[in-house]
Amino acid sequence: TGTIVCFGEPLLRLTTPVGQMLTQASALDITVGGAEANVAVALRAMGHGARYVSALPANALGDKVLGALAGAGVDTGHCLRAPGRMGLYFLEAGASLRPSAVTYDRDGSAFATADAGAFDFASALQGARLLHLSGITAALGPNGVALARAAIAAARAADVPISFDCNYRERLWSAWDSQPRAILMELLQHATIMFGNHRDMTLLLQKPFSGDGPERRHEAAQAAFATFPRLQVVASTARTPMTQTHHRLSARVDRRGDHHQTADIAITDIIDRVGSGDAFAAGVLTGWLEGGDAAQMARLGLAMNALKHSQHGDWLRVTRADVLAFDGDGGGDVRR
Ligand code: KDG
Repeated sequence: TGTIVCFGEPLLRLTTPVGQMLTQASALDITVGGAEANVAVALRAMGHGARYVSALPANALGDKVLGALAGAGVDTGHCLRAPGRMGLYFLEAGASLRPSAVTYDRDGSAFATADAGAFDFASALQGARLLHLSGITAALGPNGVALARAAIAAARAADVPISFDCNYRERLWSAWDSQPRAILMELLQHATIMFGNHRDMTLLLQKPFSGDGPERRHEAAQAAFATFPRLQVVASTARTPMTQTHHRLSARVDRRGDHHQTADIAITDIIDRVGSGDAFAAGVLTGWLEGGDAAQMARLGLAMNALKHSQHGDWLRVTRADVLAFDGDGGGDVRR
């Protein structure tokens, strides 16, 4: 085991009841999200230490998020209470023939406006095996870029390896005068582990990696290894939606030296796929922490990604036994 430090913006998620658009809904379900918080929770489920570093408002909304994270076993002792608001996102749950839709309401959040100098990264990173962060922080604006740079610089100074999920969020980048490619290229120079789908790879390497076939994904990973000197692991999933509630999914992990691509599995009766990429990241990181090879990382990532589709909310709340028992065919029976 070992502690992973996750750094990023928390969001409260407000979800409409199934079958209702925001314009129709009169009640919303409140849960906690934020990609890096989701990773921290899923790592705890696997028995690893997770420390969340962020800035939250000193009000009941900040209390709610911190309480939920602490309840999931995440160490929140290095979170700051800061001026600014709690970021929100609204989710219109998808239905047959209609995709889910996200509406962000997060401008001016305590995290997005936090002073990078206010964080005690050196103490937060003490004893950590890894720093995990994502492109979402950089996508928040110039101050977000400064926050990502500061966290990365502190990890480099403390000799803590960095895990970076590109997590491309078009709407965040396009809301300001951003240079996503240049910024992500800079941040990834420091990454040991990278999560990136075909869209991230196409943006970064300026070559179309749209095909999700094994050869294209292998080629993309090799290009990433050639471009980013510290990189040791490139992980991605490939998803083919068959219908709104039935997708085909595979996971792939490339290392300098070995690689593994899982078979496609069918994900049917999807309840909620938001957070599945974060569950995947937690699975791959679990494999990495435990000294696993590419195949173990890919299998754990796929299992956690798949299981997330069966639960409401951003968080994967299963046990380690559930993940290890996952065989892609677990429905039907009752465990007694
Ligand atoms: O991965 C899940 C996230 O997309 C969700 O929690 C919201 O952090 C979020 C974001 O910025 O999209």
